Amino acid sequence: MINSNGQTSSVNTILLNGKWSFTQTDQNQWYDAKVPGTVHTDLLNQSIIEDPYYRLNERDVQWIDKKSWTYKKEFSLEKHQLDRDHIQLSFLGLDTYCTVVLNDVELGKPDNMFRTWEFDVKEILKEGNNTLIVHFDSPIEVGLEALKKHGYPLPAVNDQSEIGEVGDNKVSIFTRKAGYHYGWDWGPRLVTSGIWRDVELKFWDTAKINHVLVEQKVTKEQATITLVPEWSNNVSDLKYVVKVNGEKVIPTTSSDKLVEFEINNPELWWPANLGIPYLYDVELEVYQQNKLLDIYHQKVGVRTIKVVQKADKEGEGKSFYFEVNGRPVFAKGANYIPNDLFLPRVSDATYKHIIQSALDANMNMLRVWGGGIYENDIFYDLCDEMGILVWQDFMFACSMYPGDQPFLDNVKEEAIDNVKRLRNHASIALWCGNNEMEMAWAPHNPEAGWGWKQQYTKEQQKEIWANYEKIFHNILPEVVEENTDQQFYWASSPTGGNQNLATYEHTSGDMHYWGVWHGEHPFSDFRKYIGRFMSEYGFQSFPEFKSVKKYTIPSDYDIESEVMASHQRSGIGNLRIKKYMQDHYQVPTDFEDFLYVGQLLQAESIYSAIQAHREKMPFCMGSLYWQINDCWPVASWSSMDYYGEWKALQYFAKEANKNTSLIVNHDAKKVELKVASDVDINKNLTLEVALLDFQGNVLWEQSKNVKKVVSNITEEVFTEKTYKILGDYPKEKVVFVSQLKEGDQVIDKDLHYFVLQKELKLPEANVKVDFKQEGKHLIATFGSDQLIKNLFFEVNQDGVILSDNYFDILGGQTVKVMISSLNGEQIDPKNIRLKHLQQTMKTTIQ
Ligand code: BMA
Repeated sequence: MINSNGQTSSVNTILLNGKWSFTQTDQNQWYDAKVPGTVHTDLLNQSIIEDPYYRLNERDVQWIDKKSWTYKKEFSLEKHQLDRDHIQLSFLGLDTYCTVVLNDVELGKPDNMFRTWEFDVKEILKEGNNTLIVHFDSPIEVGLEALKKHGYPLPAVNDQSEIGEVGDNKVSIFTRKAGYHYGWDWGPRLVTSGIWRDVELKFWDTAKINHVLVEQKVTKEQATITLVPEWSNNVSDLKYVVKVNGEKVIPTTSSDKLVEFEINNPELWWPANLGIPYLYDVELEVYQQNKLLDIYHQKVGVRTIKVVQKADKEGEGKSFYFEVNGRPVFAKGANYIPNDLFLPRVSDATYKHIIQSALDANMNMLRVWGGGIYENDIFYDLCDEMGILVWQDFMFACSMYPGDQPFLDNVKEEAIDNVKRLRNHASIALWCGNNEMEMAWAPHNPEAGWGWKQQYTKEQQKEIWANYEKIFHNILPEVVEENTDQQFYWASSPTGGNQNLATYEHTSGDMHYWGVWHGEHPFSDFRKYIGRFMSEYGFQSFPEFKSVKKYTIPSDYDIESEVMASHQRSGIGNLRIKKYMQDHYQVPTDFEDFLYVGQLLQAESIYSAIQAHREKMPFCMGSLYWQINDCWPVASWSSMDYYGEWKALQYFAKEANKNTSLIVNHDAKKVELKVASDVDINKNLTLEVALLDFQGNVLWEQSKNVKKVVSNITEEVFTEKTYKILGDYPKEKVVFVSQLKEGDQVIDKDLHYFVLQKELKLPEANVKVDFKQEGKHLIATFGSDQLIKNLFFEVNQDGVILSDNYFDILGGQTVKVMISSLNGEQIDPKNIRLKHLQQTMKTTIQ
């Protein structure tokens, strides 16, 4: 490593990535492989299999996980490298059961995809050619053995063992490997093997820094930062040099164990839209007798993050909110899953696109959900930079796990590895033990839960729950406590409230609300069932037609076709979409129209949920919908599809998550307007409300002053009797438009309709479009003399970013949209196709 003065430390690293070779272990037929990689992508690159995401190809590749695979690399070293005091071989990710052999010496048998595996290899390496071999055992075969040994099965509701051709043998829980590889209700079953992260060879003399714990004490005037390094070998007589943003600072304390320094009047790190997520560049150089031993770099966000649970009067419950730098923060965001089954092929650009999209949709939190992976460093780097808080699950979801000692020891090591790797990120806000396991098992309520415990004898029940407690009430909280600067641990999501699905009563803890969707509740129930922190709720949609075309052929264009059904992994998915669509929309018969209306349905549902949650501030202080992204092309709850296209929901979320947002509700008696805001506004604002017909004529209007807006308490700003606004105008032919303004600047604008979409008497209309090139951007101006409902424009070019889409245009008005390309390409207006809701309806007004 090189410091900012260009000095080199004693530690250097070479990567053993890139070209390897691989064979099915029992065949000895070697092909080129790519590391980091997976066996599936290596077979794909060799044209031995076809793209598993295309049509039904997933079914043809199920044999792969029953086989063993061997990977090999030859590399050469020189004498001066071997002369170093220490040489370590380290694998940052091995998926999963394998034997590592270097120059015919067996180094070990890794058995956990989430851990880092390090081996001392100085005595084994030699000058000239060296051979490194990793033999992977079939995770399914090893899992089947483990299941047999365990004696009885454990719940693993998303493990698609039948698709994997192993009957009802659910083996995912025995292996410390991403749960979603075995299938999920939005994912295929593709159980990978491979060297999925970097392979490093590290050389050093004396000692190297393994980890550093960064601790902070923060006041307004001062931040005291303590760096506590952890060394590979015992060292003493150390001298530290600390640089902050490239400038040397004088430590206030320095010993072999730690170094402490101060930053006066620190620039704080703030979540998105509440301030700047400022990061200090901290460099630590460690010397021993003037020899530079090692250098450590860390971007440090100076901030405090607390989870506040205070008893309050609301239903005798407890608050649950994040407080950053002493300020309560309403968490706006989504749940996040891995971006692919084949993790090593996810590019930095994809990470950037997803997290930038979260920021662009005015989010400030993502939940890294427990059925996936502890994400790559780049994920957290981007969250740090963009001010996106991270709710970090440990990797356990929707199952019950064994509790034998080797399994528990393995889990502990995994937790330590990942906590140490991620703890210094400014964005890490909370560590959570697991996803939905406590609610599914419901240990304290015989009636509640998912019917799991009833399948076991009393003895087995006791054993399963005792194993749960060992992991989630002992091991994981202890690891967090011992290895972090007092970061917050939460045992399960959801927990802390009444987790009974039958009642959905929540006055404390976090809440997953699936009444809408799983429970078939109407959308209006989003306003009824609200907890202190909504960490999950969701509604499905299909990808847009342009995306569907990438994994299907025209004969598949029917949501019930075999191919489309195989890219819909929720058993109730199509049923629910159709049922809710019938309730709200005129259901189109045309496939492409159906996909489009389905996206509107999803967007409308989640938009209303986000608004309902913000309306309930400060009782409710968080709203994370399920889920922002996809891992393959599929019908799912995501707001962005596998190809990175924003669904209608992502645009609607952007609107609903604005820092200051109007919330309009009506019933037969009154129309009510509230303002939800994350920031205080101490200025005179104007609220303009009007009733318009679909040609844009103003039928009724009013305006009033709003003196101030107070953050985190949603307040009513306007109410009027419904009949006074509507008069005799037919409610299927009018729209209620409200605008909150500061001078001429519109803070928020809302269009509200008095009937369901299917009941609207929408006029037949033509959209006029005018394109103007502005540098690399294309500016489109859309207009019409009649109301256009949900204008969707599909741009048939990859990597296109739109400033808005799926919006309404009021009669006689225009809307400007900026269209840009992620790859800096020109956008060709010829590639744009338009669609709006009235085109999909049988009944429009001529
Ligand atoms: C949530 C998640 C996932 C699942 C989703 C949709 O509860 O935790 O397990 O994919 O529901 O059913």
